[in-house]
Amino acid sequence: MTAPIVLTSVELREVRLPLVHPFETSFGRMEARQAILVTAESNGARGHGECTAQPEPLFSAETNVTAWHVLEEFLVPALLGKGIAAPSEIWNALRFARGHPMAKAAIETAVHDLAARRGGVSLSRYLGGTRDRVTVGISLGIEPTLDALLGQVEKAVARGYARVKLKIKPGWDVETVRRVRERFPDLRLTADANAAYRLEDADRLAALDPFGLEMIEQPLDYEDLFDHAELAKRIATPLCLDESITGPDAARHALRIGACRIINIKLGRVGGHARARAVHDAALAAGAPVWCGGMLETGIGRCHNLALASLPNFRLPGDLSASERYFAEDLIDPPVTLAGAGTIAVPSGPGLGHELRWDRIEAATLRARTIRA
Ligand code: NPG
Repeated sequence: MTAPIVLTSVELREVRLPLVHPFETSFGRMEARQAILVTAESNGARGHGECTAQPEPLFSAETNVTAWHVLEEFLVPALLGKGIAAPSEIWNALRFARGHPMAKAAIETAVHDLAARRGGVSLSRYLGGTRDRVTVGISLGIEPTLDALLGQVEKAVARGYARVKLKIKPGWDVETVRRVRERFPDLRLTADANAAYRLEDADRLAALDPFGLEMIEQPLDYEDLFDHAELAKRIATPLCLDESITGPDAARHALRIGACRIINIKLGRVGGHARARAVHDAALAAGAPVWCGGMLETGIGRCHNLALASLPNFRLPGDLSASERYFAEDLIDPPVTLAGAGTIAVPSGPGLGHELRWDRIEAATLRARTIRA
């Protein structure tokens, strides 16, 4: 038995890093990644997590302000000074607080990193990962013109990404996918709607069937499993769910009723590594593959994603790109790079396996607060 972890302090730090290229989805446009970083400390040992909330409640109800508030007032005080038998216990310890999975994941993932470092193993090893490299794709946002998008796809293919995901919305869908497919007949291609359609749009979504998409991600509302199951009967392209899958129960239900055949797992959306593992296992039991989603994380969140994506049922390329795709200067050293053949090496050093660049973190900081036991 390893000794329980007693947190002595937790630092919350909000940072803002400009993106090298703006990222537009059906719900909005982002010019920077503004994130809360969490550092958990236990008698000198430290671990780091990144909250995937955004400044605005567009992808989910959480924002940086709500996450900071809930972490500062409720989650961190509930954990400080108590013996945590294992990081996988944290979800239950925080059950008293409803919702706020991204805030919960931020501290839960930080304690996972701490536990792995304390044990002298990589986070991947700590989580039970089975791969030393993961296959990765790139997610391309909506561009001002189709030509601009084609240029982005060309660049991504030249860099060696194993698949390209196109953001779609009504009016930026059939023609967009047709043009990309014409130019790149053999490319592994997927589309992500971020809940921009209604079941009434089934014919428009069926018009994407001829283009050989590996999946359409989250076409309908995030609370609507039932209509996704209806839609699945009316189109040939496999459906994947992201926003709708808030945990293992939602995963089980969605797969059971045929609302999707594939699941995108995001640490923040499901509430941390233990829940991500539970979603992974629920999909595995149903014979469905999962893949790792991304939220434009800095290197800290990205290393958590790489460790997660090394679990066995992550059988499709993740939204896990190299640091340079997002930032001029990432917050970790060395930056994340492609390792050839559309893969990224899973970090093998203790915990996240990369050093943090505190000089850059300091320079990017908007506010910081340390909460002590
Ligand atoms: O490479 O990290 C990445 C971006 C992947 O497309 C991506 N993320 O809807 O999945 C999404 C989208 C997103 C980004 C959602 C930022 C919310 C915020």
